Amino acid sequence: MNRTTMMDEVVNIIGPYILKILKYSDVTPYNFYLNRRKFVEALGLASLAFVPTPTLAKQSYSTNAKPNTIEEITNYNNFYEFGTSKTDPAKYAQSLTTDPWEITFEGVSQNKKKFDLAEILRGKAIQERIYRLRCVEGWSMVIPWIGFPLRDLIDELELDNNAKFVAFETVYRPTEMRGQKRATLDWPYREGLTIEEALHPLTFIAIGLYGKELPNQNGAPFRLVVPWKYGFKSIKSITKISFIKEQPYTTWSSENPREYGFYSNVNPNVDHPRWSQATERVIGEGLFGERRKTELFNGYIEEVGDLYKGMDLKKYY
Ligand SMILES: Nc1nc2c(c(=O)[nH]1)N[C@H]1C(S)=C(S)[C@@H](COP(=O)(O)O)O[C@H]1N2
Ligand SMILES: [Mo]
Repeated sequence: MNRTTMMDEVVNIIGPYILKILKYSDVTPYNFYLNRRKFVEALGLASLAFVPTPTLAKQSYSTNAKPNTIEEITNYNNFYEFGTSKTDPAKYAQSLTTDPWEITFEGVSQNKKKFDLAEILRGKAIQERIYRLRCVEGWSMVIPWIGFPLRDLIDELELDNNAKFVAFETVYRPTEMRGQKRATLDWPYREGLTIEEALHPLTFIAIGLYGKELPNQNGAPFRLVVPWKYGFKSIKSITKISFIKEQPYTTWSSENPREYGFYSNVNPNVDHPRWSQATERVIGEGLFGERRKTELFNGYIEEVGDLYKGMDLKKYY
């Protein structure tokens, strides 16, 4: 038995036991993080990668709202690389090759910087998160994602000192992504977060939905999901992740800085210059269905409010 297999076995046996002896109230993300570290140190394991994260997280972070159907989630999409109409991604995204898939990391000091998706997923505790997705255009859905917190990946990297932001990039493949043949956006699509936002336990990497592999139109094989921000922050089909010191270039805020900010936290009190953000149309309720009141931070004020304490949310929209 090699060292890796041995560690896997040890953790498989002890991991769930540790979870049982912690009371639910003890399993706050931060406490659990500390406990996980102690546990790893106690066993003398080299890495956190093999320690399962509790699926308890599902209870605390998922919404109780009823998920949209798979048909709705996979046929009403924004993915401009395949066209600007909501039905274009379902029609054209099959042409994207998602296997093999490599992701390059910048701003890390380890020698190896390029990883195959399988290497990245190895040892990750895969969980379900049911999140509301609120698009800046004024509609929303409820999506049962499958994946892991971005934090679990960042914990395994050796970050350069002083990283303050994380920048993400989608692949640039005009031969496979017909929308990239036109300059609808400044390709490749790019997004970014502060390091604190990236490390927040709600910030998620989705590799699936409804318990199955992620459909191409939803950003296969690896996409970001930040549930308290407008949908455009949740960048799809990621190929590069950089840890940097300055606020990164982000596609929509550069395209139209007056309409789209870097933060783009869901906020019913800060209107888009061309429409109100106070309410949202819930996809599946029909065109004349009742609109839902939009919630500050998409309902996650308890979880993320501290990140923006004292910040002028009208100025930093
Ligand atoms: N690369 C890329 N990522 C993207 C987009 C895009 O056009 N290209 N659209 C964004 C927008 S505006 C939204 S609302 C969500 C939609 O995600 P969904 O289609 O999985 O519901 O993806 C976001 N991620
Ligand atoms: Mo969006």
